[in-house]
Amino acid sequence: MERFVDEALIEVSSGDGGPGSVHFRREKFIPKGGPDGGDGGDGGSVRFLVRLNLKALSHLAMQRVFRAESGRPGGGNRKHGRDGRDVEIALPPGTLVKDAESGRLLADLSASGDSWLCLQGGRGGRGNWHFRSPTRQAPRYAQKGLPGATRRLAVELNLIADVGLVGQPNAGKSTLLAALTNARPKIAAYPFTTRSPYIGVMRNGDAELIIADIPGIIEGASTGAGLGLRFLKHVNRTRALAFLVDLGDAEPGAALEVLRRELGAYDPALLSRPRLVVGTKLDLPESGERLRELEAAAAGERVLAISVWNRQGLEELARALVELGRA
Ligand SMILES: Nc1nc2c(ncn2[C@@H]2O[C@H](COP(=O)(O)OP(=O)(O)OP(=O)(O)O)[C@@H](O)[C@H]2O)c(=O)[nH]1
Ligand SMILES: [Mg+2]
Repeated sequence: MERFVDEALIEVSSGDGGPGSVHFRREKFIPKGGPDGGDGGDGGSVRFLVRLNLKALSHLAMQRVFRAESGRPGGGNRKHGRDGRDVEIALPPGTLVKDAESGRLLADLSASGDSWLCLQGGRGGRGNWHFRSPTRQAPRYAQKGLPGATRRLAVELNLIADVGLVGQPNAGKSTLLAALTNARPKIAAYPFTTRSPYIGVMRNGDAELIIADIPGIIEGASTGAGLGLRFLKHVNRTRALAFLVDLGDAEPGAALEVLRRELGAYDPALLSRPRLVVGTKLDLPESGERLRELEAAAAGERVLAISVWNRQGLEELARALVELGRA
């Protein structure tokens, strides 16, 4: 199964500066040419930048060590060594970069266009032609390049989606994600089909909304039941929430209550995020009656009802989700 990678430990190094050159001009018939050693090239830098099309940190799990190139040495005839190539590391929006040892936050790359120069490359050394003076006609030394630096970093995806789909196992979260977005999560009639978040992009007019299908939350999740803490951490990384409740359940009000209780126990602030309640599987018998129960339990919250199987209520839900994501 594809694993959703939302954290990575990486090591980055900037390049060393290239050494300056010690060199003397050689020309026929001129016995003592002047110094003409050129400068070394600068070492490459390490930079992070946000790419909107990235949704996870999988590319950092594949490659964990990134080294920028060192500058090339200077040459005769004042030839400047080539600068080392930079390393550019692309990150999805909503990524935090921390020092791996101290945990100190170094950069918060939240928006499109954000970039952060993490390590500057070492400066190239100056060649010996710089060091010529009236009293020193033939300097036999040049500067070394300055060394690059290395840093160990913890990279974490902080915000994974505009809206998170939260519900008990089997509530129909993955089915809804597949109906609204380009994502194709596995759907099955048993609980915990989804074990790590699935991300999809929904287009509605010119609005684009990133939706996360989060694995099922069960009673006791906030104390660790059913990998609950891990899943709740993902819930915490969405800006708004849609609570999905299965209208085939005998007690939809109780199901909603479990969600509220577990999220609130994990972090009370989760319950002040913008949210709405969605009754699913409206095609099932008795779902009408259960919807009324759910509305009573939701008191004051916006409740919508859908059936993905009958394509009922989906357009209204899509519009509501866009509003929610902007709230
Ligand atoms: N009758 C009916 N069944 C549905 C509807 N939507 C989903 N289901 C079924 O409900 C079951 C669970 O659907 P999933 O989308 O896998 O549920 P989930 O919430 O992602 O479940 P987990 O990943 O296990 O947490 C599947 O058998 C679906 O076919 C619907 O609109 N009507
Ligand atoms: Mg699922």
